[in-house]
Amino acid sequence: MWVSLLREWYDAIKEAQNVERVEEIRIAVFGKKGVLAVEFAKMKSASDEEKSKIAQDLNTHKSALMNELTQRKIVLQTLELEANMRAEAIDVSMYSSRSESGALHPVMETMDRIVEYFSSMNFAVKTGTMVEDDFNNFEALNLPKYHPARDMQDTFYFKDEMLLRTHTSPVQIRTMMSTKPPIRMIAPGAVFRRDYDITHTPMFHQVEGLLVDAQGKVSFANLKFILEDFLKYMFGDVDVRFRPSFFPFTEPSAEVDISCVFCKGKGCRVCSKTGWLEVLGCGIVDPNVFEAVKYENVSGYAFGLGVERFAMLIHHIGDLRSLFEGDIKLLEQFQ
Ligand code: 2NL
Repeated sequence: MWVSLLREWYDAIKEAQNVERVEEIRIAVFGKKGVLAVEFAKMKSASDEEKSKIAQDLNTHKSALMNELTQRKIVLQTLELEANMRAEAIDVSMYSSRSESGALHPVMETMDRIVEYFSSMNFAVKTGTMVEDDFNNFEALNLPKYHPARDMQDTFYFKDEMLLRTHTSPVQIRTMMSTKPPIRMIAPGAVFRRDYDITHTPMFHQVEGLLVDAQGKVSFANLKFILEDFLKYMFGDVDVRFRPSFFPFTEPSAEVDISCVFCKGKGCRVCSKTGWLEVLGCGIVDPNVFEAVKYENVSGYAFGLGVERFAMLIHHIGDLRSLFEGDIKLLEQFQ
């Protein structure tokens, strides 16, 4: 009688479709009030002879059923795991409409535009090293030791008179020392100064230009023409003016202004009500510079500009430091 009763449970185990059902069966068969417990209890009323036979049979079925149950549980657990993995699988080849492309940083984009203009005018593009020596960065540029103008370009020093270049002029010095005139070049790159406020960062980018004529026939008029043309290329229809100024490496020297791009020259907060914005420095190369690089009977012009300042005026950015913070919200505006 109990054998047919137990047979049902073998079938039930085989038919169980999930782990929860297997657990139900386990309780129904092996639980305190389960089938086996009931059968063992009934055994008490049997004769001793019958008892040992029934006990033997029951125990055989007990371990057989437990074995079936465990096997079925493992099979169902494996099937469930596989089903879950299939359901949670990520299709890496699936198309996504949310794809974003990167873009050049506004400073590099501006630098490229500057380089593009001067390349079109046959200026060679030259680069050097950011760590320079005192001669290339200062001495050769008519900035002798203890000259007060060095204070304006205080920088970061290493041992043996090595330092982080304060301008890209050392590239021009190296070029003149290693090449005969004529020279027509620009030097774009990162430079370093001990400065930090709304208009200054300790690292910024410069483009400097140098033209040296072997016949000594370069004039301020040549310099004026190319810079006016360049500034109109960069800023569109602006007015350009030259103001006398001073640099140790040029004589005469000038600072160049454009009419304010914010108020069109009417006067506003950005141009301090003057209607003008200073954008470059330039001049005729000082004879002391040519002497330092052993150039004779030549003449030349030079200029220098800050790329971040150009980028700010082109993109109407208020604080120069925001160009260095890497804030994605700012950078996304220039895609
Ligand atoms: C500025 C002004 C300037 C130069 C840079 C230069 C280089 C050599 C010889 C002579 Cl090798 N001059 N460079 C000349 C005038 C101005 O930069 O305001 N830069 C941000």
